Amino acid sequence: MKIIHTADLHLESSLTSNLRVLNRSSRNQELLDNFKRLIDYAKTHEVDRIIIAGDLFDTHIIMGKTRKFILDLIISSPSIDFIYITGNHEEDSFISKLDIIPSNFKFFDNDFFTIHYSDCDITGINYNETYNFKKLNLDPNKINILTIHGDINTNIKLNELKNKNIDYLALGHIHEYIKDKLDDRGVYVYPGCLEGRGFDETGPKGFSLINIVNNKIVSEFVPFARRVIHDVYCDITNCDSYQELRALIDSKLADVSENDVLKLHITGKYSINIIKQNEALENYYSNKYYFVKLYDETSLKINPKEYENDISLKGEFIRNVLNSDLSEQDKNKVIEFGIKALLKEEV
Ligand SMILES: [Mn+2]
Repeated sequence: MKIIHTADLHLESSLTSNLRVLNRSSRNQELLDNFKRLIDYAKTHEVDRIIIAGDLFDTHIIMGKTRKFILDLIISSPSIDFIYITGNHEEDSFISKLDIIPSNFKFFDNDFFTIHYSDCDITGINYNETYNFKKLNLDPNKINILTIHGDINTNIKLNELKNKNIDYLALGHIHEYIKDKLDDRGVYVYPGCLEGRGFDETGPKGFSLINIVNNKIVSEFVPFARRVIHDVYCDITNCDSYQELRALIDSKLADVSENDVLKLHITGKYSINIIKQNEALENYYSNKYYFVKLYDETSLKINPKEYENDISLKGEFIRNVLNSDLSEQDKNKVIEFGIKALLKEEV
């Protein structure tokens, strides 16, 4: 028996600020398509159930066409049970608006409720700010999956869930994959979000795939995001030319797919010989990848001694700036702009 454990799809979310410059409607459509891709995966891999551990939607007001899109997918996948609890972002705004409830769509309310399958019991409860785990009573002779939405540092006290016969605690809320031991019997798992929505959601995203064989439960992370958001740091201290800088960045991006989103940080102290062309650099990589944002965190590497006896206009200019009352940061900026201006003069 295979079960997908996913959470935090946040459909219809307003994308976080940096990604808002992307085509928002097409990105939202991509998030919807992910749900369809997930079902396609389930069909090809003979997955029997999909647990959605809250925050399927990002909002209390769901557009009719989104609701229909999800409902139609559930109806057209009768071999899969969809087991859904609400998260803190959505309340019951999906279920309460449905005209029909498909028989393969299972949902919960504000008390613990158990669905009995031949191979395991799946217990769930909708999102609460506080949970009363004293009410939780699981059959010790069954494999038990419990699904709840919340934060293990605030409203879900893991200590209160120990020795409760849980084999797999299917959580939702934290957007990062986490799997750890709960007690001698069970594990707790956050699958993370299915796809990063903003620059704070970097790294591989996907779901947890549960497998129950011979009365044993195992699980593994399956990367699934269509676009991974990468945080890449390039220290350009040892680059002596713009070409070297480009080659260095290229080598750092060797494993990045063209479908991905990049947060490209250039760091370190750069040589005065490199005239950084940040705009050109950002444009160049934006053409290669889905979306790129460049963060210039460098400072100028300058040795005043080298210019002590330099009689050129550049030497004179640098000496003047270095001897001025400007802050170190301002000196660097003035020198950078000055050098650029001087070079343009030469051309
Ligand atoms: Mn949440």
